[in-house]
Amino acid sequence: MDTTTIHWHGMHVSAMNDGGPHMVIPPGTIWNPGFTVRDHASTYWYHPHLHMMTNLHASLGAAGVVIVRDSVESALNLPRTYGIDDFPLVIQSKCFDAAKQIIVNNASDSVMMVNGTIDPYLPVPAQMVRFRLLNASSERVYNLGMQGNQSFYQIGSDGGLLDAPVALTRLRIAPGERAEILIDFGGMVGQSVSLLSYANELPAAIYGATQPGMGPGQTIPGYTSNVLNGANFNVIQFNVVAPTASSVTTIPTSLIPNTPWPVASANGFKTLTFSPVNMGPTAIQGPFLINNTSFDMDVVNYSIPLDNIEVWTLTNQSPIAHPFHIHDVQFYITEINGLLPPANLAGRKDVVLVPAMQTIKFITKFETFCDSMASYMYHCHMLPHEDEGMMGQFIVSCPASVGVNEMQEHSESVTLFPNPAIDNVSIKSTTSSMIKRVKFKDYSGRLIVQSEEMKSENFSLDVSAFDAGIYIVEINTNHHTFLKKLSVLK
Ligand SMILES: [Cu+2]
Repeated sequence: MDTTTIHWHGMHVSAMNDGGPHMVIPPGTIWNPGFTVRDHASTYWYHPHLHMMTNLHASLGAAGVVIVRDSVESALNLPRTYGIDDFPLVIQSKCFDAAKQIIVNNASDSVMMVNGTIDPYLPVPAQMVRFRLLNASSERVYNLGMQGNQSFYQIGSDGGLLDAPVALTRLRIAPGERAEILIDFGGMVGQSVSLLSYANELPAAIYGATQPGMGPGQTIPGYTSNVLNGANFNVIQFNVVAPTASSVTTIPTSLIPNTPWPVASANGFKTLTFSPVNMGPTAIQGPFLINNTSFDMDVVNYSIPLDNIEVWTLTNQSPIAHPFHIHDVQFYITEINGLLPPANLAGRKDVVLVPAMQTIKFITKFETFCDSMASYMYHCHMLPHEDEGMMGQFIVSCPASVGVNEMQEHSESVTLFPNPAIDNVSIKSTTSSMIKRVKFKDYSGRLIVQSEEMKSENFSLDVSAFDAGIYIVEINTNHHTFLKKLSVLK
C-alpha cells in the first residue's frame, strides 16, 4: 500500500476537494471529499496526483472517467445511451515486462490499450455513435483519424460542448485532453473500420512523432526508440452491426453557445514560460521549468483574487511540446501564435498542447471558490515532466465573507468552535445525529489524534499541545462523515 491522492481533472471544485499533492490519502485511511457538481455536461476524469508519483500511480491504473450530464445537453438530439450509442474510449500506450506486468518505463510505451484492452474491437450500431475520447497516456500525443479518412464530427472539448459540430478527418489529442466525437456508421452494417493514430503526420518535437533525421521510432533525441513513434497504428476496430430501434441518424447543426469572457474584461495577466533545466543538446529530455522554477510543495506561486478574469500567456521556449493543464477552471483559448483558435479548440478547455517555440493565450475566471490556505495546481500533463517539477500552485484568495466554502456547505449539521482555537475545541451535532468518532489530521492527512468510539452530541478536545497550523477534523456521525478545517493558534 502506498500513499496517494485523487484529483478531479477538469471539475470545478473547492481546493480542499481538488485532490492535489497536498491532500494525501495515507495507507489504510479514507478521504471523503464532498461537492456539488457545477460542471457543464462533458467528460471528465479522476487520477492520482501525489507529488513525484503521479506517473507511477496513474500508469498502474488508479484512474477513471466521470460523465457529467445536464438539462441543456439532454435537450439536444445526440446519442447518449451508455454502452449502446455512447462509449467512453480511454486511450493509453503502456509498457509491459516479460511477466505481463505494467512497468513505468519512460518512452517504452509501445502497447496500445483502449479501456484497458489490448487489440480492442467494439460492435457499434449502424447509426450516429458518440465517443468520449480521453488521452490518459503518460506522454503520447495521438493524431486520430478513421481508416479510409471518413469524416467525423467533434461536438465537445474538455469541459463542454462546442458551439456546433466540427467536421474533421484528424483530431490531435494530447495527454489529459478529452474530446467528444460523433461517427456516422449509417449504412455500414457488416463492415469493419478502424480508428487509427496517423502519427506519421504529427509535427516533429511532439511526443509520438518521428524526429527528422532520427532513426525509425525515434521521437526525441535521447528518448528510447519506440515502434509507435511516427507510425500509423490501429487504436480500436469498430464492427458495424444492425441499428437500434430509436437511433440518432443526423447531426445537430448547432449545440451550445460558448461565450468567452471578453479579453478587455481581464484584470489579471500571467506569463508562464517553459524552459529546460539543461540547455544544449540534452535540453529536450528535461527536466523542465515554468518561469525558471521547479515545483516546491511549500511555495505558492500565485495568489489570485476571487472572481479575477485573467489572461494567461504560455510561451514554450523548450524543444518539445507540453500539454498545459490548470485545476479549478475551464478556459477559452484566445490566441495560438497570434491567431484565433480553430473551431474545435474554441470551446471550454482545461488542457492545451503548447508546441515547441510557440505561444498560446487563454482567458479564464477564478470564480466560486476561495481558500486562503489550500491551493490548486497548474502543470505539464506529460506525467514524467510533472513529476520532475514542471508544476506550480496558486490560491484563490477570499475577499471578506464572499465565496463558497464547500466544507461548510456540506457540514451543516455539525459545528466546531472556537475556530481558530488555542486550547479547548468543541464539536457539537446540531441535528439528531450522534457523533461516533472524531479524527484530527494535519494538512497532509497524517492522523494526529483520534477519539474513542462514542455516541454523543458533544465532543471536546484540548489542542494546546498541537503545533500552530491548519488541521483537518474528520467527524463521523451515524449518517455522514464531515470534514472541517481547524486553525490552531499559539
Ligand atoms: Cu511537459
